[in-house]
Amino acid sequence: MDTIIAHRSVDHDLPEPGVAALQEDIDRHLKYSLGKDAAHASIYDWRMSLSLAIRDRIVDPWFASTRRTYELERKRVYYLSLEFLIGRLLGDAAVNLQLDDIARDALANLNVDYETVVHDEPDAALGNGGLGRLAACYLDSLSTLGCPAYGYGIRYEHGLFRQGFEGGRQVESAEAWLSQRNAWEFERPEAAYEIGFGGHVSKENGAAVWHPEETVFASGYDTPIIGWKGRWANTLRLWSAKPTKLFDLQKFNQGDYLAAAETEALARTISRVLYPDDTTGQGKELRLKQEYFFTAASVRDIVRRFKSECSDLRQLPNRVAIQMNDTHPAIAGPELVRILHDDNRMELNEAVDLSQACLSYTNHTLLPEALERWPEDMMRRVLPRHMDLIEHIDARHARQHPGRPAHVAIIEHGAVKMGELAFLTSHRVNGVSALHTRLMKESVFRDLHRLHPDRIVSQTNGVTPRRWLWSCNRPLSRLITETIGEGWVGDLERLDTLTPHTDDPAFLEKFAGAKRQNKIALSNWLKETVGVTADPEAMFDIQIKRIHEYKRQLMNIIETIALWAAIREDPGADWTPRVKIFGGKAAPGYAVAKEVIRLINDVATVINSDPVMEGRLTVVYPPNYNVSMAERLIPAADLSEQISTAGKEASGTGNMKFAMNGAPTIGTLDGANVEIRERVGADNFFLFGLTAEEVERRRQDPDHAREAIEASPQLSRALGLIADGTFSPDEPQRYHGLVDQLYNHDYFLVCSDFDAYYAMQRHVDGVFKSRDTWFHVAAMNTAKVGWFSSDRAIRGYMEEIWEASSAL
Ligand code: F58
Repeated sequence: MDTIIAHRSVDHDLPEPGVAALQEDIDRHLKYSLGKDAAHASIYDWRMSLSLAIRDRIVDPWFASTRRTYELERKRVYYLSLEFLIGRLLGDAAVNLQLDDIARDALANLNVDYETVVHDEPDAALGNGGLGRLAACYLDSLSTLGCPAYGYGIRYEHGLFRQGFEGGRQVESAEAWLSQRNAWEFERPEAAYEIGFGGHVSKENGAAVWHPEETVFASGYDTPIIGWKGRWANTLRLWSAKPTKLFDLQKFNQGDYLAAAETEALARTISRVLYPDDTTGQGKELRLKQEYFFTAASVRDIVRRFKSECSDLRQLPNRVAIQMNDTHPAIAGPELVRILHDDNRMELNEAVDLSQACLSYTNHTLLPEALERWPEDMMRRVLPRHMDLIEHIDARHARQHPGRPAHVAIIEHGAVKMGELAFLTSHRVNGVSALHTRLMKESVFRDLHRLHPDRIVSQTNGVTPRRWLWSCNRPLSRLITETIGEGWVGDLERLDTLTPHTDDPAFLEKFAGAKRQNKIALSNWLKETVGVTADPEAMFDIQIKRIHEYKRQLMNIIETIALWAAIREDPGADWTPRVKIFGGKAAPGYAVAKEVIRLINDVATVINSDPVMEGRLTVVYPPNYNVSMAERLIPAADLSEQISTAGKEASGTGNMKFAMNGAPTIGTLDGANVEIRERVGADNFFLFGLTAEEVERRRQDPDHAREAIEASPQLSRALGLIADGTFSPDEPQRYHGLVDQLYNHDYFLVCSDFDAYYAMQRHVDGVFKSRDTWFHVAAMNTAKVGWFSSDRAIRGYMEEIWEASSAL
């Protein structure tokens, strides 16, 4: 029995009706859904009971939204994404329904602590990083804006791996969020589609018929997504793979138990794991099958829903907008054409045009190694009919554009290029920041852009202020409401009215107070979880994101080493105390990223045990960074590290979250940093480094790294310390490879940007010392970044891409 005693007492004599009703429902669910008596209920039982009681309150608005969409005959948006990095849902649902205070009181009456219950929920980590988290923010905004929409994805049994550190090294273990009941989903056994793979294509009465060799069922699970203030709810439908043939009884009876279960096991592997690779489009057949599996199920569901309302398939683009989140669902084009042409006998070119009018594609990366390409023979083996249709689409495009350069072809040198496929089957293609969109037009899609100059548009990313400000940062949210009134959470550009207050010392004092409160909370959590003391008076300097060479965590840790050396040389100088916080996972197969992780941990060990530091410099790297950890770290940040090599980070979204929470950026002119700086003002952004154009030029110099190292005493010294085994005394040569690579192949220009970075960090030290200036800068960041709400981004998609409107 682990009943938790509430931290605060409740002094209502008579509970408010909302509280009483919720309390009753929690009790009822505890008894009848969980089969537990309050005296024996665990935190899990309370969490389930509260979640079910809250879910009950979502169902009516959910039904009402669906009914209204049918009544108004509205166009629906379908967001197809292989990843939804949702995090926890209980706190979010409670906040959106404005039930969080009521739930807190109801649980307190039952002697249970609300925060403990909320933190008991495992993260739904069905994504790797920014791309998946963006999808989750967009679901929140689609519901908030009352845009009729469905998210479609895969119900992975295992989300992103759990990260641990052993001897500083990343070790991965399986994550199992579904080992507990998922309170939010509704199983939909009636929404099941048979999805085929392999086999052959025959001609019957002039029409192509695909005879798949292997089939699985895609079975739907629905999670309602309630928007801000509970005015609208959409559906996230995740597909789970089930066997079409349950069990081979004959084989079983012959004693061949493994073979008997083979078909079942094969089917289940499709929705078993999220690919943890954010570096390369994995050349794995399973990955292609996952992509086709969820895309085909979604497209079938979309056409079925359309047909339930309208019999004229030519009306499809008026009712259906399908967004492909990167190229993972790019098979949607050929699949829709197949359904329209093969199954519904529409003329082929009409089917191609119609599906193009429904589809659009968001590109999230320019890194060539991350652009998906499938071997043509594998594609033909797994999806023979789709391969025919891709050839048709490609050949038709070649006919329409006789002079097109060879490399814009979808199929080239035995590979199917999914970027080109997505581009040619979409009516709109968008980049995720202004810079990224410009570079897309100039690089990966240069020739396609020339042929189709109206197709590429820009939609700068956004983040939901509900999760990323209102609920994760209560002290600051309260101050904002106290200062500018209510209404800003659903209309974030109102934050701009904070601007005049950023010169008011009394306001800035309160702003500093809110930050301090968050820093104390984080400091306590760090002490409890990793045993490191982080002084809340010090500057909390945070870099959290996937570990990737282009994101340059390596540059950050080298700067940390250089600073450490400088402090040791002159401990009496007036140093600004800093806590450097890192968070993030490396793809399990990404060796260099894993070395960087180990280096950060090794450096932390040495610096944190150096008595000379005495709180002047601390390095912390809590393992297993995820959405919930981000919710703790971001509100407590003083400084946001956005230091990627210019031209490589498509947008970034963490940069927006930090700025919103009053942490100015130290950063390069990359991704959405550019637009953040334009909005907060150059004085309130710590800019350094080469521009995207300068990066390209600098790379032409074969000696760029060596020259930069030789010109920089700080950098040479720091690299020397890494190379001489200062941080790996038991294995001095441990980082020789890493240092060597910097000297000889510093593709991401860590060395060339280092001095500017180091100098800007020292400037930041100076500004931090002047409290008034610092908090003015911090508050200006909060005041000026309302535009980065995902509500603005979704409005942009609705107008410019989907031609969809709100049903509110
Ligand atoms: C990210 N991409 C971008 N990809 O790197 C980031 O700049 C941007 O803000 C964000 O998308 C949202 O637009 C990203 O997260 C992945 O994780 C893929 C997972 C599957 C394999 C290829 C990378």
